[in-house]
Amino acid sequence: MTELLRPEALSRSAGPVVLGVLNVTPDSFSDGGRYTDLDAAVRHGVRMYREGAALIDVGGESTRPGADRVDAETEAARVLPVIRRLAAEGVPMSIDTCRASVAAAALAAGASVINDVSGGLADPDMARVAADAGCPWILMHWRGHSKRMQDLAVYGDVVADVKAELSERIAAALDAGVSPEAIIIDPGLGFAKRPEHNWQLSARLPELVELGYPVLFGASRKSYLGALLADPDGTPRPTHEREAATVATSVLAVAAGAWGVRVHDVRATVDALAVWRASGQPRLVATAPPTTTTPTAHPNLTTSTPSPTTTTEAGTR
Ligand code: PMM
Repeated sequence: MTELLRPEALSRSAGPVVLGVLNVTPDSFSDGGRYTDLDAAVRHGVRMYREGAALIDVGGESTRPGADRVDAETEAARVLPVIRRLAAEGVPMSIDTCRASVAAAALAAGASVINDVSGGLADPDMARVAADAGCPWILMHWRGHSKRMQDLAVYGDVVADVKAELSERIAAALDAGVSPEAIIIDPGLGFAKRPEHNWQLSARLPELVELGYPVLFGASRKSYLGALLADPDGTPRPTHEREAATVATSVLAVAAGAWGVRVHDVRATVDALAVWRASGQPRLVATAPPTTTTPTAHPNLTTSTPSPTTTTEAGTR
């Protein structure tokens, strides 16, 4: 594992960190079918890394609502050749999977971070793989696989419920021997969430930041942005025309305390975050507990972030 991706260096760095999405699937909602060709996938991954992504998030199973599952062999066969090639190019990667066997194979092939949209719920073996590898593990809020997830979008107070359910996932990870330094959490926008749930999670993101773990925010091109920008006749804005809205939500999330954002258009997001940094605007909350770790110098893990402040009143954005 490289110095950059030792768990403490990645998860406790000042951020903001940008993850570039690379879906090697025929059917993901935004980039499905575009990167199933190996060379095209590798080119796109290298391009996003050069544009400033700290990690390329490689996924081989679509998680769009209603999607069918693929078997583990198919998923592995999609991602492993891409991971091997990107590793050879020196590109750091996360593996976007909720299967322990795929995560383990991806780590062996050169990925350094597990991005598990199920937060460890889908595969009981995932915690052991993460603990054994000692790598960062992104635990996303999740209630069920794509086929049924929209039926599960029932909450009392969505922010309180997501916070409580993420706390359970954190406790389970710690019980399994995962280091607290390795844990990154994610509210899981669009996963068992209706548009109003996504907006509340955005507005009250500081409440999740208060859990004390770095928060990843993944709004990129999601359907609630398409609904926001719908035509007067109600036709949602197409996925590739949701970029300005994605950039706006990503900057707001970082300003609210998110440690990182997961996006399709890396360049636009990196540019916008450079503006945010240069503006000197403080974050609403500290991004992570105090740490003695000095972030590794890397162009994508900037150390020029304004000092975190603690002027938060949750939900005031
Ligand atoms: N969203 C998708 C896939 N993986 N991982 C994390 N951690 N957070 C997310 O919000 C997330 C994810 C679905 O989006 P895509 O189909 O564009 O990859």
